[in-house]
Amino acid sequence: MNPWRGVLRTTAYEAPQIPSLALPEIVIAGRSNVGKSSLINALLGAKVAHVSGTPGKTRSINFFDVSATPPFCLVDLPGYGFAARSRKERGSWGVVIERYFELRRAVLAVQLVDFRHGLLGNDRQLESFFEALNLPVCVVFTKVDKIAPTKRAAVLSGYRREGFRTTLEPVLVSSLRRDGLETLQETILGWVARQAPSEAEESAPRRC
Ligand SMILES: Nc1nc2c(ncn2[C@@H]2O[C@H](COP(=O)(O)OP(=O)(O)OP(=O)(O)O)[C@@H](O)[C@H]2O)c(=O)[nH]1
Ligand SMILES: [Mg+2]
Repeated sequence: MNPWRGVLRTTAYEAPQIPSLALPEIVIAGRSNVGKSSLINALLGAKVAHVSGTPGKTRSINFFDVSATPPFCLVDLPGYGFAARSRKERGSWGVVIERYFELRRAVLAVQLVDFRHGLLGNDRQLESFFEALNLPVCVVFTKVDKIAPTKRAAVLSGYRREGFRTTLEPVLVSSLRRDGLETLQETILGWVARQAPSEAEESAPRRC
């Protein structure tokens, strides 16, 4: 897999810091500590996002411009289920995220779920939130290196039996072992390309 090249365009801690729309946006969402920043670094082949073993490390929305064909923007959302943070802080993050979705139209949500745990209550809430926005969701199961390759199919079947359903085929990844990244790249580029070319071109000069 050839990593994409990408740079951090900007960071938004508060709603007014959200940049104007420049490129089609792919949001990376999921619980704290699920591996969002690690996945972005793996896709971009560089340590551009902060990784930490402490849940709640990414507290801002980070916008990465990606030089792929076609180009797009990866949006690293702060994790949810961040029990370690104060109620006030959790509340202000919610405001920024809601404002983000009011302001723009992401083309795809990549929802990360720890393969060992499956979809928990707040993962399902997020799915419903995206559904209400009419935003397509690609579920990416992370940290698959923690499950033996011979057991992975059975784990996924188990989630399906429990009611896990998605329109897009889920992708199993390990950022650590660099598994599944190529499949995810193809899925993302497919959705970016579905944007009308004129729309993507028109937005390019508005970059900030
Ligand atoms: N084994 C394994 N560990 C991983 C993998 N991806 C991430 N991790 C570990 O999981 C922890 C959290 O990773 P992050 O990428 O910071 O997670 P995040 O979702 O960005 O976390 P927040 O910013 O707190 O929401 C770190 O200790 C990573 O090293 C993976 O593919 N395999
Ligand atoms: Mg993070």
